[in-house]
Amino acid sequence: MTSDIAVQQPTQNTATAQDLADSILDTLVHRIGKDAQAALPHDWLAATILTVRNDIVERWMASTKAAHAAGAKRVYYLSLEFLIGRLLRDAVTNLQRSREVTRALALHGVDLAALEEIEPDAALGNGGLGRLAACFMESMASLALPAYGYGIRYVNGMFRQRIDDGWQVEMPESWLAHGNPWEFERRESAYFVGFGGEVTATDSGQIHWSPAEAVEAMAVDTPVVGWRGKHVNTLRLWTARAFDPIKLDRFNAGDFTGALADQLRAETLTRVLYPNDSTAAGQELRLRQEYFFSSASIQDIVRRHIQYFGDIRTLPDKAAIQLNDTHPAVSVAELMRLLIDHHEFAFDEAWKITRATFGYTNHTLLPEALESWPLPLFERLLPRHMQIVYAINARLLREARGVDGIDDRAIAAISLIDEGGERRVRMANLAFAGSHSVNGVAALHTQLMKKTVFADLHRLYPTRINNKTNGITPRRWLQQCNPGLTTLIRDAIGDGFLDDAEKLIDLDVFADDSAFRERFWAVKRSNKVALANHIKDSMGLRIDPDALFDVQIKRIHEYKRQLLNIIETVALYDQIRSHPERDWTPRVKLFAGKAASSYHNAKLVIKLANDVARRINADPSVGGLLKVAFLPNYNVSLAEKIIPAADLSEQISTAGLEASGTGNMKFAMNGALTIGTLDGANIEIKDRVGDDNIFIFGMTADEVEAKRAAGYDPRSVIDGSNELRQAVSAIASGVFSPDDRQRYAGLMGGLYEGDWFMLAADFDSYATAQRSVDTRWNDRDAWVASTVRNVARVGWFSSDRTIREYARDIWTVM
Ligand code: B1H
Repeated sequence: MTSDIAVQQPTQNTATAQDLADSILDTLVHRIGKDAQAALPHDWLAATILTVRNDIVERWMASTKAAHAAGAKRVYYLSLEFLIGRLLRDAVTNLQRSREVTRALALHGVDLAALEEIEPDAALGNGGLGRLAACFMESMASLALPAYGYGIRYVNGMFRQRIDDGWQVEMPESWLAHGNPWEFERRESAYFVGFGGEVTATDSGQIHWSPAEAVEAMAVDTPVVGWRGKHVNTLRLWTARAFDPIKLDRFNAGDFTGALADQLRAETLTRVLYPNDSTAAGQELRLRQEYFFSSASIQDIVRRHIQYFGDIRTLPDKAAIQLNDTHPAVSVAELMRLLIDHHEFAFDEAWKITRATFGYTNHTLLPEALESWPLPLFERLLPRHMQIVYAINARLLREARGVDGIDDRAIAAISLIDEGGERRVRMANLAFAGSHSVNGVAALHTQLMKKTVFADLHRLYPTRINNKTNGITPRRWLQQCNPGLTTLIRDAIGDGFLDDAEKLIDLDVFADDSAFRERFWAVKRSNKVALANHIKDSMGLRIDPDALFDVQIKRIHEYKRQLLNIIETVALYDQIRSHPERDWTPRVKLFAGKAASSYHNAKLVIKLANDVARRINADPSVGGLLKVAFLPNYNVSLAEKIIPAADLSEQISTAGLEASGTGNMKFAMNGALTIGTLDGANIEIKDRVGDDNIFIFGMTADEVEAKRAAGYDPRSVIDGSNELRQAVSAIASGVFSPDDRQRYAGLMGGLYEGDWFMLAADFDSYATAQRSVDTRWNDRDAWVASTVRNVARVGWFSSDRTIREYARDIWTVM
């Protein structure tokens, strides 16, 4: 992919390519300490980043000064995950300097695109939740909204996935191996974060917490450049240090390990990202990470507010803190602690300030993902916060008891403490109670929040829950990853869509223009050739760029139903072999995604995809008609290669379980048609692209619920569907695992015995939808017209629109 995309605008940059080439060389020599002859690709990368960064820093300081001068309210986005990926192409395109940087490097015989490819992915997140935080950071900068992202600078981000003989193997990921030229250490911005110890009260009632341990949180800042480089915000990530890096007395006594123990303990805190997605990580270290980054962030926010505005009482007027799921929810108790213990507020006033400051975004209703901490653990680690949680709870329940229709069952559901069995602190209830706004991430999800998990809290505070449908940044997910399509769109409708993605609607009429459709098809084909080459180079598999590229890339999770797709692939394989005379549509089935390391069934699904691929790809009887590939190590950069090349986007979760999805939006914006259930944002995508331009199948969320309530019997469903039964029994009997015929017996048995995700119930409808995909594909004009309509109609899913809604309704900053 060339980075020299045709979206250049005149900029205020007057530096010529030669000047820039000189700067890069100067940086290489004086900052990296190498000359052009000795420099390795990573040296050129670092020199280029440092040079581009100079331009960013000036804009950054200007943005900060302007916000300060205006006395502007700031947005603080607290997230344990920021899945930002690579930054060089993002920064250079947003600065509109692609052509200039390309030319400058060419003067040194260096290829910018090649440098971009060796930049490591900053994978400080698991999946959709972390990527959403990264898209939001980019949109907030593009909208010139003064904002800070707060998170953890994990030394090891999301693990690197290797596929060994079809099995997932997790390898540590070290994105910092060559250093990180984007970041700035802020040694002066450091905070004390305590754990454990005891709480005492003076005679006058003054509370004092003496922690038994403490670490220091140090800020590391990365600038986030908005579109056209007009505004730059800060991503502030915390790293942990010991106060006393070495205990010299111990060292001198020969106890070298003991001398360094504190430093090791501190470093462990910010060492690794928990590789969960839609599952809560229950370990003590995770709670420590959550408190560590929450405490440092809240202290930093309070310090800045007092420095700029003097009076902490005005905090809600000048700061909006958004909690990205419950991972930072302990921040509610931390702000209360600072207000009460350090600023001497009475509880009620502190509570008013706190609630007016926080907003909470919920991302999942899956019970296994709802965080709750065993009360003894919470109390041992955070004794003062435990007291505050009790105090909040007392007030909350007092308020609830006065409300009509709230009975003892409802009181138990509203309580911050789960009393059923081992007592636990419910973080979602804490976040809900401590926020003035609680939002879901797609319309259906928000509706289900009101009906299920938060039904009783919703009765108590009926105006608090609101919806903010997710979005994606069109800079990364259209302009940067698909320069060919961007140029084509620009030639057709001008470049207004680069600033306002909803202007993509002007493309709608081009669906009926056959010459345009041909050019559109040519762009897609060239993206497919590029992906086919990548697959050949990286895994030695040849795929036909003229086949339909059918893609499911996302975390591997049972509710996302990769298994449904694989079983349908096996059924299709059977059909092709039984009826070779039929006019089959050539398909390439592409899968990619990581499974949580302890998630047995998800890892087995990866192995199954690989086993099925091996068998089908080696079978000459299906020849060019069907190929299957599982692409290893799915990450942001791989998504940027796959999505522009996709024809069909698989969004097939059990209805009611995928809160929103954001991959669905990226595919549609790049001209893939969706095959999907009425789940999450798929519903809103359907509403915008129209029923004729999407393939919807399966039960609705209401139907899923009704079927569960009525008693679902998967066995009779499986036995009633020939295709499904045969595919399941082939897999169960070891047709795809001749080396271990029992390998999938349990996985398939699980479908007969429970099929919690109702794959069997949706199978026939899914297979039928796949055959209508074939039919549409074979009517080339109709297919391309539909894909053009998808691109034209999904501009609303820009994260700029989402952020405007947060800014207007929750943060009141626009
Ligand atoms: C989403 C998570 C998640 N929902 C727990 N929940 C985690 C839960 O480490 N943990 O403990 C990590 C992540 N992630 C996703 O958020 C939803 O499944 C998607 O549907 C949604 O699009 C995305 C962004 O809102």
